[in-house]
Amino acid sequence: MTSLFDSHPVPCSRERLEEGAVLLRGFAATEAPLLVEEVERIAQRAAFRHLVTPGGFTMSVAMTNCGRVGWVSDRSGYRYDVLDPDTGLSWPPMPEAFLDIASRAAAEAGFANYDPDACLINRYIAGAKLSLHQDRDEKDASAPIVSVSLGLSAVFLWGGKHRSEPVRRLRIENGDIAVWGGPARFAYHGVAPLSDGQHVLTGNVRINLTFRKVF
Ligand code: MD3
Ligand code: FE
Repeated sequence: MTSLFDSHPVPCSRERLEEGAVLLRGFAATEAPLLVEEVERIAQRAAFRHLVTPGGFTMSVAMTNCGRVGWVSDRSGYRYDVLDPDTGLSWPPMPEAFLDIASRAAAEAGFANYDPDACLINRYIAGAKLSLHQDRDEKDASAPIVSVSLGLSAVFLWGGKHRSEPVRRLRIENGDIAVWGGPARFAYHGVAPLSDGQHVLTGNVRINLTFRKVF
């Protein structure tokens, strides 16, 4: 939050989306350049790749991971794996700056002592999208999902607990953080096809960090 003592105060606001879900606009604006640098470092060891869904479709979003486990998908299904299937190596460790921003955002949303063990990193170019889905591969459903947006803005699609419920659209920009926990944890959600654009930090892409407590 903005403080009189900050030398470069960055505006930040808190919006309650529903029970358990909070949007912190601008929360990571100051840290964004460092977070993007860390993503570039992670991608040197675990390159962005387009995963294949169990149904045989190649995802338009490119993904990589850091942390103890990473989310992967192939023809046999979705899973969390301690090894990067592309290299056979463990995933890069979660940078201190990632843990710091994720736990501070979670605390701001009412979730103390957040200790994520996985961070899925999504990279979108123009036209890339994420279809409506639920995140339910994680064992610890009491822990929230923390989502940090970097670079180009996007539109979150955000529905209810059933696919049939109406979908709300939410514009998300660089530095915005959403925390989804409690009753909101299993809401259907997705990302609308990214529009063309340029951002000073990331060029023609949007990057999203989603922190999860898997075990
Ligand atoms: C969670 N990624 O990787 S979460 C994912 O922008 C994913 O790349 C989004 O969904 C992205 O699984 C960021 C956005 C989001 C929106 C609504 C939710 C996550 C939510 C509602 C409930 C739980
Ligand atoms: Fe998701």
